[in-house]
Amino acid sequence: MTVPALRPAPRDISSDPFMADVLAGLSGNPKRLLPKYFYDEAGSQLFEEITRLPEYYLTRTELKILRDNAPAIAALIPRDSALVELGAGSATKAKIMLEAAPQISAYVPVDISAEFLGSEAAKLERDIPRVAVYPVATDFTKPFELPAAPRRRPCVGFFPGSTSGNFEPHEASELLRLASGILGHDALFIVGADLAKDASTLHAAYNDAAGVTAKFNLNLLARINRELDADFDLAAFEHHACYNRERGRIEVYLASRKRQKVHVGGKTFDFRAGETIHTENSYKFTVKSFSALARGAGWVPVAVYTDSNEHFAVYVLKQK
Ligand code: AVI
Repeated sequence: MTVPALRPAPRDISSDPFMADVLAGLSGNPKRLLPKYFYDEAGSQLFEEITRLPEYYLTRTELKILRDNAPAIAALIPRDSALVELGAGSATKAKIMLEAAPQISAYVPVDISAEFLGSEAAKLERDIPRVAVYPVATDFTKPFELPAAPRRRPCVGFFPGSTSGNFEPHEASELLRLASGILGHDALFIVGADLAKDASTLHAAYNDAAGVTAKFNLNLLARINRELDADFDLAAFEHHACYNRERGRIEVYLASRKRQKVHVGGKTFDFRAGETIHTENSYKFTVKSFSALARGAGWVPVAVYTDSNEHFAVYVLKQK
C-alpha cells in the first residue's frame, strides 16, 4: 500500500497579509519588500544593537537632545496631560519626558506588540507611580481611538526615532494628519526626525563596520524563510545602502550575488546577478522640509531643538 505524502495545507494568501505583501513585492519590477516586516523578534533585537553602534548617531543624538531640552519642552505641556507615544519602544525616551514634566499624569504607549506593551507598561508604572499607563495594542498607521480616560485630558503625541522617515513623504504626511485626529483639539506633538547631512556620515550609519545593519536587512529574508516556508539562500544576497541626494534619502537594498531562483508560497522568483530587492528608505529632512511636511498635515512647529552638530532634530508641533 502506498501512503500519500502529507502535504502542509496551502497557506491562505488572502488571510495572511505578510504572505500577500511578500508575493506582491517580489512580483514587482523592481522587486521590493516592506520595511515594517523587519521587526520580528530577531529583527527588533538587531535594531536595538544598531542603536548602540558607533556609526548610528541617530538614537544617541536624539536622547541627548531630549535630555538637554526636556525642561524647555516640559514648559510647553499643559497640566494633567496624557503623553501618547506612537510605536512605543523601550519607553526610555518617554521616561525622559515623564520625569521632566510632572504635570503629565497619563502615558499611552501605542504598539502593535501587545506582549511587549504589557511588560513595558508594568515596568513604567513601577518606576513612575504617579503616571497611569493605558497601553493600546494596535497598528498606529491605521485610525484608532484613545482609551476614554486619557482622551479627556490634553494630549501630547510623542513620535521619536525618526520613524516618519521610513514612510514615503505622502504617507508620513497622512500619518501626521491621522495623529492630529486621534490626539484631539489643541494637541501638541513631539516628533524626532533625522537631518540631511554629509553623505559620508549617512553612509557610515547604514553600512556599519560590524555588519549589524547587513544582518538586520538579511534577517528579512530569514524571516520569510521561517514564516513563509521559503528558500532564500542568505549567503547569496548582500546588503547595499546608499544616500540618494536628489531624493534626500538613504536607500537600502538586498542584492543577489548570482543568477538564482527562490521559492516562496508555491511561486518561483528569478533573480539576475546583481538584481536588487528594495527593502527600505530612510528620508532625511532639513528643518525647512520637515516643517513644511508638518504644516501640510495640519501642524505648526512651535519649537525645534537640534544637537550642536545639527545631526538630528526634535520638533514640538501644535495643531493649527
Ligand atoms: C527605525 N528607523 C528610523 C531606522 C532608520 O534609521 O531609518 C531603521 C534602520 N534601518 C537601518 N538602520 C536603521
